[in-house]
Amino acid sequence: MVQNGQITLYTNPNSAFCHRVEIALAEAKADYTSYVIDLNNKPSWYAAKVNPVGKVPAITYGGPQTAPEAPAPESAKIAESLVILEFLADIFPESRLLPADPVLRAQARLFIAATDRLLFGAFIAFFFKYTEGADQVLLDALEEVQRRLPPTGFAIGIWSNADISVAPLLVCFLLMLKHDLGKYPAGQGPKILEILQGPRFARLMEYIHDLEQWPSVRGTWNEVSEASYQRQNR
Ligand SMILES: N[C@@H](CCC(=O)N[C@@H](CS)C(=O)NCC(=O)O)C(=O)O
Repeated sequence: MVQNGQITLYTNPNSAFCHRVEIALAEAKADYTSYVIDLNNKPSWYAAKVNPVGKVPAITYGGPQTAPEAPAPESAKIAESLVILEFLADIFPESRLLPADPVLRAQARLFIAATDRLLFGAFIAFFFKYTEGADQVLLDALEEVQRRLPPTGFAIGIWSNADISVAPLLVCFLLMLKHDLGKYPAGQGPKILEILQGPRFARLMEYIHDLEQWPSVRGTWNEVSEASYQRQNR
């Protein structure tokens, strides 16, 4: 695939939003420089020169290759993981990020629009806050994702950005439940996992298994370091 400009990714290994972009870059076989932003001690140049809201992920695209700490003024600065996924699909049209068929493209975008906030909301409610009714919020969100899946294969049948948008949170959900990590009472993680492993969620679990096995997801996901990070930070 031809790449017309340099790409620098500002990332953090424990961010599901960054994980999306790392999967997409791997999928596109992009040549890029990666720079980790310490979210507990963000360098002042980051908001000033890359992303004014200070969040990761962000990329710079084009312009001369410079040190990540001194991005070239002429490079484009692009933030928001889902915007970056669209951008990468545009500059790598031959990658498997978005299919050429406009109907399939629309279906991928629809899947993303329907699941993005839903899954993130469930993540916060169940794992971070454990607010009242959080079990139900999580199970309902996962059921809605499952309802949108075709009988086999990926979100729109073939692999696309739709799968990249949900993969990081879905694989992280399973990891946290398995290791009983989160703000919920001890033992609740394995209990929910048992429900997910039952017949009600058979299609979703098959889908998550397919995501875990997909090379660009496998190559960008480190279960051991993620589990240890989540253990220390909960
Ligand atoms: N909607 C954004 C969310 C990005 C986001 O919230 N990133 C977090 C890390 S997971 C962050 O940078 N937090 C640091 C901060 O808010 O200062 C996206 O999709 O990229």
